[in-house]
Amino acid sequence: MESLLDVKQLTNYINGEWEEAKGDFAQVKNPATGETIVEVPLSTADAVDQAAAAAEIAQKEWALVPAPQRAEVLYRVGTIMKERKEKLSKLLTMENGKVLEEARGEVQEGIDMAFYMAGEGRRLFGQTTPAELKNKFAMSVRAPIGVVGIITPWNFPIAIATWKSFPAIVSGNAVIWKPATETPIMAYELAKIYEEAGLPKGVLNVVFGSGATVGDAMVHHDTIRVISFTGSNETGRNIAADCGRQLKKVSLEMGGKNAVIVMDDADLNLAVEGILWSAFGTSGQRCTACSRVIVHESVKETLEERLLVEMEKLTIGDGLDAVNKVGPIINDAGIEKIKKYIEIGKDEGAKLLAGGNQMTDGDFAKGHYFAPTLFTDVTPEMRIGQEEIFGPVVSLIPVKSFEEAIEVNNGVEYGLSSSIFTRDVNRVFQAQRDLDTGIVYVNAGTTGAEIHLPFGGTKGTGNGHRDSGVQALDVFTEWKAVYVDYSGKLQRAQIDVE
Ligand code: UN1
Repeated sequence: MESLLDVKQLTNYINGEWEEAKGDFAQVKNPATGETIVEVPLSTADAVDQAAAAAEIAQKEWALVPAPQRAEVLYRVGTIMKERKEKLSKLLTMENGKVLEEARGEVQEGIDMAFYMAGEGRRLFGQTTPAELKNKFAMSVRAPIGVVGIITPWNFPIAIATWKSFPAIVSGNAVIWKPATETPIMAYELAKIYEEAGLPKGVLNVVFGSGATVGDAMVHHDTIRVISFTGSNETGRNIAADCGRQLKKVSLEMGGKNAVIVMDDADLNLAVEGILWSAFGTSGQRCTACSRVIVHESVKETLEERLLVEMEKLTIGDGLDAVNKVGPIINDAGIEKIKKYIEIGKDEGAKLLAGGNQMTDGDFAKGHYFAPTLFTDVTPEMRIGQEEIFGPVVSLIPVKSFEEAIEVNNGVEYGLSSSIFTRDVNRVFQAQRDLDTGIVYVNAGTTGAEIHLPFGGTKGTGNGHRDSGVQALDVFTEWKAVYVDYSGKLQRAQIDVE
């Protein structure tokens, strides 16, 4: 496995150069085995200054490259990612823990984004519109913003980086990227791919380090005009407050408390499959993971029974072994948070039907594993029904009606993803209207967003922006209105109208 990675110590990538190793480093451990796989620099604010200076110069040139040519780089990035899919997926499993099948899915999401955003190089549409006055032309165009900062999480270390860096780069910006220190290998590999694809130096810069130091320096750096962040609600709020004071554009994608609604007429086998996949896939460590099941009381017992049968079959362990369907939790802090919520759930009077424990027997002791967990008889206001746990823990909340199901779904602070299993077409359309989340699924679980649609959520999940889809371009471009008067005389808008 070690040969997959050609370095033992990572270094920052600034102005097209891999820096000399210096300063402090942290060890990056495989969450499945506890083995150290690489060391990552804990950079200081100086590195952000250097990256910003390089990016500022590079961006001016890059913005003048025609967008279809900028897109050519992304086509090459996508092609290299495709060629390297297996290697990238294995490295992703090693640093993040998600099982290989899911790692392949994540890398594919990045490949899809490359080709989709490369296509935008020939679109980046603005509008032409009629002007009020004769012999006058009016249009709107997208302009790049300048240097943008992206801060990405450990749970989707390559996909989310592509959601943010591809639209930023095709739009003519330069990027400073701070990846999560838990999962820096994907950043190293993607930066190398950009380099091989011929991205001019300084257009993409990677600065490794903590949020408190590097992230904070980025948020406060005058040169960086946009921050695009995916991570915790608490950090996102602080970033938004800091950016607000500086009038800096900020796009946030934060937590979720996503629910699957199972109605009385649902295909229960399908619902069980959807719940299992979206609750226990990635060990529940997705923003989109299902952590509540809102079930009609008439099918509650059957659903519980079937879920328990299928949960028994889940194979847990190192994601590199194809036998395993559920991998480890990212680290000790992740385990401790989940444990805390198990205790909270028990204290609140929820009934624990399965799991609830860290797994420490045999080889499990080397990594960080938590048993897939099912609570039932959860009431909507309990903390386990309200707060994001980010682990393989599902709370079943019984309800009496469709209306109550919608109300419970919407009665949380977050609004990322929701799902309903029903065969009633009227309920389907009412649900897509009334569920107050940014993503709605019908007869599927809460995960699996496709890259050409807007990704993000309402309420505490975000601040109105979207990752991916054509909407991502709005984060990384400024709208410019352009008027061309070809009348040869001064025409005054709103005044010289006949
Ligand atoms: C995340 O968990 O932050 O929809 C991203 C999904 C994936 C992306 C998840 N396509 O589950």
